[in-house]
Amino acid sequence: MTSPRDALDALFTEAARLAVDTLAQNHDRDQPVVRRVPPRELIAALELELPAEGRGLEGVLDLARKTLHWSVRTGHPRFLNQLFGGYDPAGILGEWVAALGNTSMYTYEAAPVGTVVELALIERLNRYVGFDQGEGVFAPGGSISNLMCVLAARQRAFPHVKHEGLNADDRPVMFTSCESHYSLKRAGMVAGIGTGGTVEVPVDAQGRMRPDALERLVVAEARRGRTPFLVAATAGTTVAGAFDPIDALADVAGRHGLWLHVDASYGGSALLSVRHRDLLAGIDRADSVAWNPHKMMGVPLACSATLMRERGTLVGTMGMNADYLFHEDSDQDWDLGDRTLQCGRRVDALKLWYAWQVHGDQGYAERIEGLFDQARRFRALVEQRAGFRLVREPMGTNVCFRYLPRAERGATGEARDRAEGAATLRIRAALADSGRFLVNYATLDGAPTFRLVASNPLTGDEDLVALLDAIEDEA
Ligand code: ABU
Repeated sequence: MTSPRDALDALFTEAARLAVDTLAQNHDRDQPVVRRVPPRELIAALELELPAEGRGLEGVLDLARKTLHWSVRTGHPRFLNQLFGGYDPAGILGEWVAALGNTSMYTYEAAPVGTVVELALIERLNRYVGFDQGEGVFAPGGSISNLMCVLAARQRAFPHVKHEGLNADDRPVMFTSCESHYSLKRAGMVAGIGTGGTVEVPVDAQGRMRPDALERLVVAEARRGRTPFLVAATAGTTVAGAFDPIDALADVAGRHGLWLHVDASYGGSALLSVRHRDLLAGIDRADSVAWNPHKMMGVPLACSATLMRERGTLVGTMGMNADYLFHEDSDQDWDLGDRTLQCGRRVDALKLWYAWQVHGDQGYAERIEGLFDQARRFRALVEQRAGFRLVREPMGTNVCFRYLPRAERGATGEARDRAEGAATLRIRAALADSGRFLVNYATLDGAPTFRLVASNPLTGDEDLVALLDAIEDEA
């Protein structure tokens, strides 16, 4: 009979081999980025039925192999589809260790290491933001961080809300750019102000929120009898990668006594680079910030910091003081559970801690600068090629572009937009079906547009050139 130790050894020795093989494949460009199959085919291939009687550990490695075979290779240099990409071995180890420890982040007692690591990392991130007396907590993603910040803003503007809820005459209204992430509007909906309580502010030609338009809208809403309480700026919009002018927006927020939140989920990591941190000038004037190390910093998903300028804000907003969990006679001051929307919470800090130890500030600065350079080089390639054009002047690591097939080169104006838009949809689907590239699209300035995200340091010029070649070939 196999001892428990031998059984574990057999499983995890083989699992470690699988991890090495899987990660090493990210260096092999002949591997497909994705094996696209319709959901029904995938369901059949995975044999999803659950057995009445357990099969034991026997088949579980095969399941893991199958899972990875059919998964998108987000570490592949030609995965250019989302705001994250690449892989970080130390970060992955952090995920494993978190699973091995299998605890929950609500109390110091249950998660002593996670607690002190999280606090140290929050302090470090706050230092980059410029929150000297700040606080924070990790959340399961940028959307939840944004939600927590909207709730904190609502709590400050309407202090009765925690106990009484909103009153009919509160009429809260918040402001964000028309190109900000949908989670902000959803946060408003969850916060009880309705999607109609979010006013979308127009943007300039690069996709940045216009401070003049913001001020006009704030004044107009106040005249209508609504109560402006929050401006949510974005550092790194999802599609165009635009950075709102935070300093100018902070001026407007300051003049009207509004909470300033910066959704820096995507672009916050630019703070790590001396070359690029000016894109976020003024972020130290914000009241709250969302920042996702799982994006540009390459830490495994999810790792999202929710940062507050003022200590005590989180407990003031979220705290429920459940005495069966947060005991008076314990290290209660160190318990993070009353600072979040969650009760059970994963130890997301470990992977960032390990990765930061490996890369250091310097390594991260180089990574971020490398990604910005990658986007700049791709922008130049787009400009140089006949038939390609930029739809927006990139500010960060997104490049939005379209291609006009040779046969339609005479088209101008709306006809050209239509032809480019149709080509975008057709070509990106063909590329994904072929497994060679995964690159996303969004409707921007009236038509579907390719959105390339520079997120993986492994992506080289050969990949960028190959993408443009492939688009021409598919067209
Ligand atoms: N949280 C926004 C991510 C969307 C994207 O990767 O395109």
